[in-house]
Amino acid sequence: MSDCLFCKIRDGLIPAKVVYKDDVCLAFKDINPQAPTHVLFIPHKHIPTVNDIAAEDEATVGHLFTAAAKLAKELGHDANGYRVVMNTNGDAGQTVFHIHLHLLAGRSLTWPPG
Ligand code: DGP
Repeated sequence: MSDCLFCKIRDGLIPAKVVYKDDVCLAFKDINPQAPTHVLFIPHKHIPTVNDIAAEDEATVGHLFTAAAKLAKELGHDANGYRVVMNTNGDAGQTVFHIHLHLLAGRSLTWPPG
């Protein structure tokens, strides 16, 4: 059995507030939200980090962005704006090693991030 937290959420072994699901990805609310809207989009396929994205995964990773943009629009964040970000390894603060696209919205977001 996989020891990956997000694989367990994908498989329904750990509960999460799922907001979107299709054949390629699953989206659920972050347990420690950093903005009024903070949703994580994960591929069903286990890919540990951005470094591990293969050419064959390009459509899957692109799909995370289109799914996030669709949800952002449905939630009314498209006009005011939002951030999508994927942290990679230690310096970026990645803590779960199954790639996930953060969708952050609902407040003014500062740049650069800390
Ligand atoms: P990152 O630092 O990019 O690896 O972000 C991991 C995110 O995952 C972090 O914002 C908190 C979130 N997270 C960690 N454990 C859980 C969990 O069990 N459930 C949910 N919904 N989110 C989690």
